[in-house]
Amino acid sequence: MPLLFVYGTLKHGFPNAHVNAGIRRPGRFRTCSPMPMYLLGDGHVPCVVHAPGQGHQVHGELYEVDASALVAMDKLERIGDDAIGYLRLEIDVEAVDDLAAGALTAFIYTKPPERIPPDEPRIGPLPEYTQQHTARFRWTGID
Ligand code: PCA
Repeated sequence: MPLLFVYGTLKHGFPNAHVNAGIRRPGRFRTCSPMPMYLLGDGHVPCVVHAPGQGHQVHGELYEVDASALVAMDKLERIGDDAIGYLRLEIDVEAVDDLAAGALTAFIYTKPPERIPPDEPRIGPLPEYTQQHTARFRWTGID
């Protein structure tokens, strides 16, 4: 089954966890490459920008996902909306407590740099999205 790496509001205990019907692989995971994660806009929406090599290795959780689980999360993240949506790309991740196990390939929701308005307020880059961050999360979407 495909793997999905989540780092933001789709994590266990975070505001969009109810949309994540994947089966969790235990443990903490992180991206093999540094990738810049920001809190964007007045809603403090977490977003990894697809600019590998910048920022930090981003920490998150790993889920096995079937097609229907992906459909639901793709809708939340507006996959296919070329103006403001995320892209779902494949990256390499590693288990923080078992680095010897090597890299796994997983999907991640990310945005290309050109999809983020230059004047949008941003905080970061951050290595991990925490409960303190999510306390300031506001859903600014329309659905
Ligand atoms: N949801 C996705 C991407 C950013 C967000 O809040 C996630 O948790 O990985």
